Amino acid sequence: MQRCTFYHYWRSSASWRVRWALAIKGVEHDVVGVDLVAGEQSTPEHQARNPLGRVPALVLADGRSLAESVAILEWLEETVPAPALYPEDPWQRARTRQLVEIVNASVQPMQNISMLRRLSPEVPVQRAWAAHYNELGLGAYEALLGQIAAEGGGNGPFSIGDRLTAADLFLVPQVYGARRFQVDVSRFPRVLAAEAAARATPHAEAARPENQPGGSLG
Ligand SMILES: N[C@@H](CCC(=O)N[C@@H](CS)C(=O)NCC(=O)O)C(=O)O
Repeated sequence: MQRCTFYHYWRSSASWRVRWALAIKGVEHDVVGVDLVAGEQSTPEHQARNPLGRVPALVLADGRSLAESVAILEWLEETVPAPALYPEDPWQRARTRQLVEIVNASVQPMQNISMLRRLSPEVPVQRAWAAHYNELGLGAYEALLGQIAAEGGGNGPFSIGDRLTAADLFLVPQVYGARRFQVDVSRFPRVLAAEAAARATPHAEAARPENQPGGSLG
């Protein structure tokens, strides 16, 4: 695979998913920060990488650029198949995608910086809104993990059975986000078990926001 450039923001959960997948798959890449607080995502340079003006974006050596973390992960999976991030079994793949979309479609968009600013200029209003959708989404994720176990899809410790999948790469950053919004995540024991298992895998810690240049837990 050709060398690529990864555009990200250190605390962006969508960037985190891709940063982690690039490391797992051993894809050689350069890293460029896009400062969301300073508004760099809205520059013409960045909009040429992603017309929606968001991170992450992956730019290939030949100049083509790809945005949307789900599209990037699936492209990585198809071009660098090992180690696999999607199960071989079609039903388990579908379950993986269902878990991915709970986070990607129903939780993260509701806490995105531009959405929160449009919702209200008041930070407490923004935080309550984001917390609500994190609770809702993680509650659904928890329930689905129970269904997956009941239908024989493996009893953890990961989201899907005994292997790290794309679902975990979406879950871990979302649990981090939920904690930031002071959601009581102890209500979601299956989620926490999957998070712990995923965090114990190689590359997990290096991908975390606090381990990026410019990152801190402050
Ligand atoms: N569905 C997109 C979400 C991308 C996204 O919302 N990124 C956020 C950071 S996590 C962003 O760039 N926000 C900047 C803004 O809203 O202006 C993906 O998975 O890549």
